[in-house]
Amino acid sequence: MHLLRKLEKPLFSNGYALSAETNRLGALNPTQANLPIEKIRELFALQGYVWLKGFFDKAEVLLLRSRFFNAYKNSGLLQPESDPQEGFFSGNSESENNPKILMEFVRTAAYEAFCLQPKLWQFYDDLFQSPSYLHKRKIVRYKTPDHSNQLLKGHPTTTPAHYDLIYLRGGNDKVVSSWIPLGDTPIEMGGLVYLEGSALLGKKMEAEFAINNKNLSPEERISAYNKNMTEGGWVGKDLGAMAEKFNTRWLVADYEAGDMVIHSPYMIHAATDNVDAMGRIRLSTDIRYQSIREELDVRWENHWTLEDML
Ligand SMILES: O=C(O)CCC(=O)C(=O)O
Repeated sequence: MHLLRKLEKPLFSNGYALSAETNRLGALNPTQANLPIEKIRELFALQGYVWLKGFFDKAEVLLLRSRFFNAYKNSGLLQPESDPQEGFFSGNSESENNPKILMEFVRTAAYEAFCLQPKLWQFYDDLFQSPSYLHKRKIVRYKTPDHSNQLLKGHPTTTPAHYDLIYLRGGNDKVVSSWIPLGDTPIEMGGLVYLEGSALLGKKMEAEFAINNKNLSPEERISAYNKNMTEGGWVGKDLGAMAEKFNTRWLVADYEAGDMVIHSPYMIHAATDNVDAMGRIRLSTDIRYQSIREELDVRWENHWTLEDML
């Protein structure tokens, strides 16, 4: 079993602390990316996720990180004179132009080519034992370091707990998400955290939502924001309380550039605050593959925009 390294301070997510002392924190289980696909399939079914170490060529991932931050070179986001690849935050509040730069980046051929590289789609072809499909709606997230977020209890400053099917109900549950850190992301930089064993919980929750949503219109029924859902479709914001309630742990990881985590659409996950002592911005992408033969959520057939409300 992989052991959790010592953390200097509690982690925070949306203003709620998550301390190692409560025994509600554990280490995500790493897997060698070159294991036979049958073994990866087995781990995926067992854990609800597989953290594939060194799946991508590290240099290629860092090149994409460079491209991303180079686009922000004159935006005020980065420390002046710093190497854009490092992504050192300037500390300035966000400029109005930043969302536009982000929306342009997700449409670049370089980013698309990264998401569609043969190594990745061939992996999914093997996993599904069928030709695979990449959902067009592909998300890139950057998270600036901020130590003051801890004061903002309940105010969403980073990704609250959820499972992905809440947002993809127009298709079926055979969709698989790839979370890809674009740069080294030690625990303190606020990468994804997974609720251990939660794929079963997510499945149960979704079955209950399906019953409650039965009398809604077809459009409402698949919406993450319908009247039966909580704000934002989230399962919760207080990660510690959730781990207590379900008697489980949040699994955290020191991710490296080149890693990829694949997770089940029922696996509950969230992010913690970025409190990197070096002031680096956390950058990642999350994309979804599915067998071309399965039912797809057509709402995901367009590029992601900040206003698409999915
Ligand atoms: O990167 C994040 O903060 C959230 C990503 C996510 O929810 C996902 O990969 O499904």
